[in-house]
Amino acid sequence: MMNGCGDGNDMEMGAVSGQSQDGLMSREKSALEGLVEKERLLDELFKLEEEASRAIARASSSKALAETATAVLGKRSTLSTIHRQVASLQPEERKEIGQRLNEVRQKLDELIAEKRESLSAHEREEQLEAERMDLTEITPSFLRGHLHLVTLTQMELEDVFVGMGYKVAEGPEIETDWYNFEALNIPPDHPARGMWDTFYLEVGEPESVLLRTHTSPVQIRLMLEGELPIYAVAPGKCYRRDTADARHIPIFHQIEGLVVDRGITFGDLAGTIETFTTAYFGPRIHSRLRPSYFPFTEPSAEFEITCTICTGKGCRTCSDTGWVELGGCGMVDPAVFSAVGIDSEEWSGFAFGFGIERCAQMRHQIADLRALIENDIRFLEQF
Ligand code: FA5
Repeated sequence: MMNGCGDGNDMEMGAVSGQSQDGLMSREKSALEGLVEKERLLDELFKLEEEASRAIARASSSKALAETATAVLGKRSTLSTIHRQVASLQPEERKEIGQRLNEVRQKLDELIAEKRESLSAHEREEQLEAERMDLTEITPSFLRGHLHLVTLTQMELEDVFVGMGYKVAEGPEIETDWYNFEALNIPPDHPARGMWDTFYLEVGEPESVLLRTHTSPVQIRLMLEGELPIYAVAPGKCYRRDTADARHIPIFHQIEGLVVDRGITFGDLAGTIETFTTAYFGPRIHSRLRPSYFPFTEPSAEFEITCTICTGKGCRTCSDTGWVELGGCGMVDPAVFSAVGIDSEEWSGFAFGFGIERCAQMRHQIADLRALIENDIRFLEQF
């Protein structure tokens, strides 16, 4: 329009046009600057869109995506910086950049939402797989142990006697000479002491404290309690300096039986032994009593059962006799009654004691008793 004015008023025009040229220049300059700034911001937005899209696509977990989203859209992001710069632009550019800015933000929002969806679906799948419980899966079962055969045998024997009306008693494994020998009518110089090669403890007087060689001292303890009548069994460990062989081990178990009542006879003893052997070994196994000697019973006997290894034909286990000794028994000796203050005129009784390992050996046909203490799992798990 100005270039089109040629009416001759040059001075005025010059003065006017001088001013307006300045204005024009500065407007042009700022328009140019605005254009440059707009181009720069558009360029930056383009780059930002490219890079942010790639970063979103790269995010490999929900956590990583959340971090990317903060970096791309958060207060300190390039997008927010551009947003702040838009405010200083001319209205025209502001509008254009503002629109572009919104487009980019919207696109990035959408990309983030899509990615979030696919990542969380994937993560849910992974979690389900990790926590999967397959009810058809066969897992190896735990190896469950069980009680040792000797313990099981002891429990079964206790049951047999409890069924016959006996109570189960206990006594200490460390005994004094008096309980283990003297009160049982075995004085220090008695030859019967040789029957029980003893482990003595270095406690008190020499040879005064020992590991009990049999369960018979529990008889003494029961009778000293003073409650009569007595129908009791007392199972437990015994210790002897025996060399281990097919029928002997140095630490073994016995079960003691004691009955004290009025009018008890040897017939009651024999009947009790028979009832117990039948109940535990079955009716096909026979038992027999053989006269024997124990200082604390009179008369005394050993009771034996048919060897179950060879069914009586003779083998290494029964020393070719066809019979295996289970224990000793007899009528309580009056000397024992007097040691514990029981009137033998009024009371009578019988006692027996037999090996628990020996019972297990015969019941399960274990040729060598040492197998019970060798701890071979292949042997033990059979019972
Ligand atoms: C006694 O021990 C007597 N106290 C038994 C007794 C009790 C008799 C009450 C009269 C009245 P003996 O030493 O015979 O008896 O042993 C009894 C049983 O214990 C034996 O028959 C045997 O079955 C078992 N036994 C003995 N020594 C061993 C051993 N080293 N290893 C495994 N079992 C044994």
